[in-house]
Amino acid sequence: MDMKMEIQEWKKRRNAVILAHNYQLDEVQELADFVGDSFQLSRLAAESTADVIVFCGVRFMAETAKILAPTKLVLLPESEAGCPLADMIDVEGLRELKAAHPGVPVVCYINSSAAVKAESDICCTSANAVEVVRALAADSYIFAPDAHLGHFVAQQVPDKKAILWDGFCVTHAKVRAADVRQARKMHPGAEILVHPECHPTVVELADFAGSTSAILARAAVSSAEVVIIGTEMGVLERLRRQCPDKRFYLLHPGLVCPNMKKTTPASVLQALQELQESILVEDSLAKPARRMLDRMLEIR
Ligand code: CIZ
Repeated sequence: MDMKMEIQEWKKRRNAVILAHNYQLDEVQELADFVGDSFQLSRLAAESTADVIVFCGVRFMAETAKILAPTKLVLLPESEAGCPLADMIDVEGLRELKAAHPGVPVVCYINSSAAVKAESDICCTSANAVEVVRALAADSYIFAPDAHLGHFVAQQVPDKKAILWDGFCVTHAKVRAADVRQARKMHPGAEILVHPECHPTVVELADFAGSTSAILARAAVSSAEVVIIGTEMGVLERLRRQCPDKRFYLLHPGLVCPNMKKTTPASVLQALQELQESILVEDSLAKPARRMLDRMLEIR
């Protein structure tokens, strides 16, 4: 039997749903029930009626799904799929920063561990970070762990003071302002769409900055024939299928997240067969982390 069919059979047998992040390999996106960003996938996990959620993404995403759907079995097919950005912050460091700014709320990017979420007041994703910060009652806030996204948000919400944790996405940080200038020279008239995890100098020179879902939506309505993408290459194939009349290029050849590329159809099949790795989040973390996720979901 071919692997795709085998996965479908096991999916039925397990009453499972397969969620895949926009950065996953094309062949993994193809076999998923839903493909999206972490915000969309978190919501789907929370609302799903399946018994098993196979999360094709990285650890913090599967952990978030488990927190939102605690009665379900949440499987991460590749145990080693982590996130260097999420690893750039730990609970002790965040506690020290909070102690230096007593009473200041912590807005924590979804790219963080359950333990760091549990220490924070409200979650955000790149799709809703600006709305989350705007909705804060406080006039200052700690933003962790992505300083590039934090800088982007601070520019959109100038009436609040941002205290930024100094983390960054190692993949998006590869793009330099010079890459944008070079792309403009090579493709005059092209539209350049970047992720706010890119360095602020890159965001400043681009035509648009937004989450992967915002980039997908913007590319679909762009009047440019050539669109240049400054985010992980997983969105490219989808864009090419979605808009066959346009040409898409990657702003930098290094926009490939090695962790996101670990999951393969074979590892999805194995996860369904062996029910591994089943994600567990201890109650003492899951409860406060759930509260900060719920606060985000109430906003948007
Ligand atoms: O929010 C996400 O899923 C990430 C990590 C990026 C994006 O913009 O989709």
